[in-house]
Amino acid sequence: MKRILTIQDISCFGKCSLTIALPILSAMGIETVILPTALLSTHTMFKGFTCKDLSDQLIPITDHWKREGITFDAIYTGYLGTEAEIDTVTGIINAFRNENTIVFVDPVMGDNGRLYTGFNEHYAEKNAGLCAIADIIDPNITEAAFLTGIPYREEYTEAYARELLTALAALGTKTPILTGVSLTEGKTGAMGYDADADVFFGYQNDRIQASYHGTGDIFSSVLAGAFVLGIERENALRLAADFTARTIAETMKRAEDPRYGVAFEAAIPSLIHLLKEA
Ligand code: PXL
Repeated sequence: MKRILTIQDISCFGKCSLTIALPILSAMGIETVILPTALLSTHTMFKGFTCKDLSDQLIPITDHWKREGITFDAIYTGYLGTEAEIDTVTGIINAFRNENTIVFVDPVMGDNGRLYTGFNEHYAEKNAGLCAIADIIDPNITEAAFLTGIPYREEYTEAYARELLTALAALGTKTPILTGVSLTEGKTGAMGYDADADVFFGYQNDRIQASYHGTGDIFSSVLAGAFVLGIERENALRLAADFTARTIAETMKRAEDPRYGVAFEAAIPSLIHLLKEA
């Protein structure tokens, strides 16, 4: 069985980060080791959330793993609350990676042209340093704009997506993947770039007009899992995009507060089905 380490916060309520990555990667048949960076009452879209920084635990925990000889096929990082945490996580990646480890970084920091609460441009610069050492990154357009300094655009063409991807590759990563790319009316999906081969690739499916917190974490978890399982990149994009769309469709049936998150649990049987086809 493949073993992945995922490093992100635990938000107790409001499904995101580890409360999405752990069940999804486990459902994909991957042993999922967690390194929680912080403990929050909810994610940061709620007012008045509590946050206990667990940064001082990261090195003692991973030092223990080293002493036990524990290794990982992949390391997947998501939301990291502070610049100091990015430094610590960079050290952990360097300590555990070998030539076969897949390092997958989702540089979670914003959406819709704006950074999330608690982040600024200096943080984005720091995050670009983490992206530089990753094999695969999957920012949305907002995050890609902050990482590269290219202005964010609400309306764009494929040329803009290619410009962002080329600039992301210039940071140092070999396979940037841009999420939430809508190239035609009524469609949305993802576009990637293989910097070594100088080849772009992508997948578009039908756009569902709804926006829920946590869909980025669902997409990333499935995509990271698909790469760990050795699924070919176009199929990996399709799997992540199609499953994310199904989770959104399930959520729409339920009419809950969009901050509560996506009803991905109801779609897990279809993830296993889609995985068999991928
Ligand atoms: O879904 C990304 C995410 C993860 N973790 C926390 C967040 C967010 C986005 O806002 O606040 C704590």
